[in-house]
Amino acid sequence: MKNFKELLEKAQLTHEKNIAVACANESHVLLSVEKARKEGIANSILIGDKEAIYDLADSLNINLSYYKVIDEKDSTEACRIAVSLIKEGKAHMLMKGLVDTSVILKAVLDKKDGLRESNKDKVLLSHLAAFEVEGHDRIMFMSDAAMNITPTLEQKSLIIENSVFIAKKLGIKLPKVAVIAAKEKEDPKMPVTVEAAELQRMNENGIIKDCIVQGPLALDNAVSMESVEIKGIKGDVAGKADILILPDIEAANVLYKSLSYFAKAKIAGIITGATAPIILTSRADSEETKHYSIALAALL
Ligand code: COD
Repeated sequence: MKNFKELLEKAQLTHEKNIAVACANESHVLLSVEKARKEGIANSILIGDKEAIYDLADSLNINLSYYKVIDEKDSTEACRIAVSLIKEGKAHMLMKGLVDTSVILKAVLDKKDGLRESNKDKVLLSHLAAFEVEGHDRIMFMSDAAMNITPTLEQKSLIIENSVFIAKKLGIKLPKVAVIAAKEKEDPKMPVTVEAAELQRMNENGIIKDCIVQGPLALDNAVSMESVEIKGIKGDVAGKADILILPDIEAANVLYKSLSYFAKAKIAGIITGATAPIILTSRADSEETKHYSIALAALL
C-alpha cells in the first residue's frame, strides 16, 4: 500500500463495522468517527458522560441520532463497557477517547473480561503505528510507542511478529524489519545493539519467521540508501526497511511524535495482538490521525 489515500479507499470497500468508543467526549474523536460514518467505514457506539458527549456533538454540528450513546461517567467503567460490547459481538473495534492509555489497556488486559487471545501459548499486545512521510514512496510501520514499556528480548520478538502480521495483511509479502539502535555495529557497551543483533540471529535461525530482520541499524541506515552507501552497510533491510522496531517506549514515542510534529507525517495507531483491533492514538493526536487509525482498524 503506497499511501493513506489508498488505505482509506480500501477501508471504504469493507463491510461496515461498529466501533465501541470509550470516553467519547473528545472533539477529534467525535469528528473522526463522524467522518468514518459518512464514508461508510464504520458506525460507532459512544460510551461516556452522555451530557458532555451531546454538548460537544452539538458544538461540532454532529447529529447523534445516528449513534447509540451509553451514559457512563466513570472512565474505568466506560472502558469496561466498551470492551464488553466487543466480547458480545456488538462492536468490532475498540477506540480510546478521553481516557488515560493505561486505563483502557488495563480493561483490555483483564484476564476474564478483556480482549486477550486465549488459544495461543505466547500472546503479547503491542502498539503499531503506520506512517506516510514525504520523501518515502510507501506506508511504513514503527513499534512500540504506546504499550510495552521496556520490552525484553522475547517481547521484542513478539512485537516483531505482531508488526509483521499486520504489514503482511496490508500487502507486504516479506516485510523488512530494522531493529533500531544508535549505531549499526554490535557493541557490548550498548545493550540495545547486542539485543538487536540477537533478534537478527533469531530470524536467521528461523525463530522469527515470515520477514527479514536486520539489526542493529541506526535510523538513517534503516531508511536511507544514501546513508547505507556512504557507510558501506550490507544487508537486505538496510535503507529499505518497512518496519522499525525501537528500543523502548521512550525512544518509540519520541519518534512517533517527531514524525507527527516535525515531519508532519500522516499516522495511524493501533494495538495489535488482541481479539479485535484497538484504535489507540494520543489524546493530542489530530482528527486526521484518528480517522486514519479507524480506517486501518476497519481494514484489519
Ligand atoms: N500483552 C499481553 N499481556 C500483557 C501485556 C501485553 N503487552 N502487558 C501486561 N500484560 C499482562 C501481564 O502478563 C499480566 O498478566 C497482566 O497483564 C498485568 O500485567 P502488569 O501488572 O505488568 O500490567 P499493568 O496492568 O500494570 O500494566 C499494563 C499496561 C499496558 C497498562 C502498562 O504496561 C502501561 O501502562 N503501559 C504504557 C501505557 C502508557 O501510558 N502509554 C503512554 C504512551 S501513549
